[in-house]
Amino acid sequence: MKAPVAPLPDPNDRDVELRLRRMTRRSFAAGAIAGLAGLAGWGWLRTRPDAHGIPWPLRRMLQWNSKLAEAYFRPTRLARTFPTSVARMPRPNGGLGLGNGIDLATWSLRLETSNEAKPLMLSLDQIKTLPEVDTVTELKCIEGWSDPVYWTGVRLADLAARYGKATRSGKPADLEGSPSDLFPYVSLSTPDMGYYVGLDIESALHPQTLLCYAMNHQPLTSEHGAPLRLVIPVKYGIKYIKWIGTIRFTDERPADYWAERGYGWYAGH
Ligand SMILES: Nc1nc2c(c(=O)[nH]1)N[C@H]1C(S)=C(S)[C@@H](COP(=O)(O)O)O[C@H]1N2
Ligand SMILES: [Mo]
Repeated sequence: MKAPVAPLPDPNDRDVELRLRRMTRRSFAAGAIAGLAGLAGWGWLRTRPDAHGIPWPLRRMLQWNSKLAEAYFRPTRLARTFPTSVARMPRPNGGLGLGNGIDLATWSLRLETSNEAKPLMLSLDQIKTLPEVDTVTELKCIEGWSDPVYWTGVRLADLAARYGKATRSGKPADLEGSPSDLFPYVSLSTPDMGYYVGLDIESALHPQTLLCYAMNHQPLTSEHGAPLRLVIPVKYGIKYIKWIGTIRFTDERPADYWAERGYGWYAGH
């Protein structure tokens, strides 16, 4: 009889497992609970049954935090901006969805709604004809670090408006005037579907939500999500999807990679 051969771990699985552990250890929620409960409490916490590596009290805490953010979200409330001088490069974090790499020469963005059969395919040059926005906002990772970054890109709201995609009628989005005309959600995914995020329409159309092609005055590198990544300062870094392949305005609440692994779907702060 042959000795059983252990299967090689999928690099993605390993990446996910390592990051779940870091998130669990370093999240502010872990710190808060450990601080309140003391070391004995931490021991208790660590032995709680978990979902995908996250003990349930931590999930609860993150979900509660996200609920709060959801309750006080206003389309006009802006995330803090910073002077250019403090902008710095975050370390590349998270490689899910890069697949076999993205061919920049043939890449195009697939833009669609759940109402129509035919998607629109847009080149980066077409996207760049929208008004360019530069801003310094903070990338906040749920693992407990944050960096102010100088971002360059276009507003997701401007893209939606140009192509009439956020509404059923194709008219400009009007959050207050005709909310029922809006698709309530946006789904974004990598070309290989290895990473995907779901957004509520209010956060997606927020004026600081950008599709970025440059960071700190440099064209986006592959590890930071070239050719196009999302920047959404009202949310945590898990929603800043890199290597965007498809953007879909939709009626159904989209699947979300980290929500499926125990994090709050909303992920606001
Ligand atoms: N496609 C994809 N996008 C992603 C991730 C990922 O694993 N895959 N990780 C996210 C997380 S958790 C963070 S904190 C940021 C990090 O962005 P950076 O690599 O530019 O620092 O990317 C986000 N976008
Ligand atoms: Mo993150």
